[in-house]
Amino acid sequence: MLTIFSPDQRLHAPESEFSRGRMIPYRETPARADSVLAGIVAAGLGPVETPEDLGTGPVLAVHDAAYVDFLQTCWTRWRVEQGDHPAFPTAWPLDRLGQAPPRGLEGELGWYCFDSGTAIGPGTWEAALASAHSAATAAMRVSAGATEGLVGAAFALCRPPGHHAAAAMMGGYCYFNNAAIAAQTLRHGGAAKVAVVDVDFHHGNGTQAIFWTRADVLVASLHADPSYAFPYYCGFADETGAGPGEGATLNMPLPKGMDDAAYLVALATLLRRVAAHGADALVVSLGVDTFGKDPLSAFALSAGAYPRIGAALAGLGLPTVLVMEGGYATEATGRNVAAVLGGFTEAFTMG
Ligand code: SP5
Ligand code: ZN
Repeated sequence: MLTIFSPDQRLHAPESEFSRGRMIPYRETPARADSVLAGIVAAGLGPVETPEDLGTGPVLAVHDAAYVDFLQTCWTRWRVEQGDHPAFPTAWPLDRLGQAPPRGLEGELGWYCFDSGTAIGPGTWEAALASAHSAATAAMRVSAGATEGLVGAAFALCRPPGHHAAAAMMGGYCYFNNAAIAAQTLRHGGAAKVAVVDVDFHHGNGTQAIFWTRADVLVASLHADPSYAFPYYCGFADETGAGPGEGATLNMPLPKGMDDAAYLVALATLLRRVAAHGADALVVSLGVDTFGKDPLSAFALSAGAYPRIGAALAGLGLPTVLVMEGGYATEATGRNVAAVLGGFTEAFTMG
């Protein structure tokens, strides 16, 4: 399987994040991408190519222009105003208290960022844009394959990740929603209906928000129940979309302690619902922070689950873009991602 990755994606490397009252080392590191690259090479999964420089076109297809401007200028402005350490928000607008659009950088940070653990530093813009380009390029390659009558798949090694980013909101280590960008690119490439299946440990609140009112993109997710896990405020089963998108959002929140067998049964159930919905192309938000030894996980998945997750996803038989999301047990992350891609490839070519 073809992998798309840009070395520029390493340029985002904040030192620390605010977590439960403490500053801790930033978990979403460049080393994660290197672990995945090493896993792909070790497993002999195929070539790694750099993305096309697509400018801001693909990000503007799913994000607000003012938000994109904010991300592009935030670091330079922050350094002048505050100094040479990464930017974090200080306060958040709460609409029950009344609110006005922000007029200065600190107001904008709270306006455009929903959590306290997502930093903007030197290179964040460049890395996030390159990550988005990897998603869009992978989707363009898959679209081209589908047009030629070949059902194909590609892996976008996106980092920083994307599924928590909404049209005008960053958070959860995410700046641009790479999976949404891939889905939108597949739509432009001729797929009338796209399904996004999100297997990250966390609910993809940004992806859900972006496609909430749309019938042409199904968003289906299985994840830790938000009553105990980040992002806490959405991802519950009764969230099903609105307007034309009513019924095109599927959430399957899961209890703590999910083991391989229980997880694979839940995934099979979700995928049956996705298949019934009908789609011409698939985007997988591929997080492996479901791993039992992941520092953010409350599940108990073993390494043996990952090839089976890949095979289950391949069972949909659709042109597929797999987009990297979470996974913070850095050593194991590369092996587990390569295992998903290997399991996918085996089942895909056999099917
Ligand atoms: C893309 C992605 O996986 N983003 C995840 C962002 C989660 N950030 C906040 C995590 C806070 C919870 N910390 C729990 C530690 C459990 N040992
Ligand atoms: Zn996650």
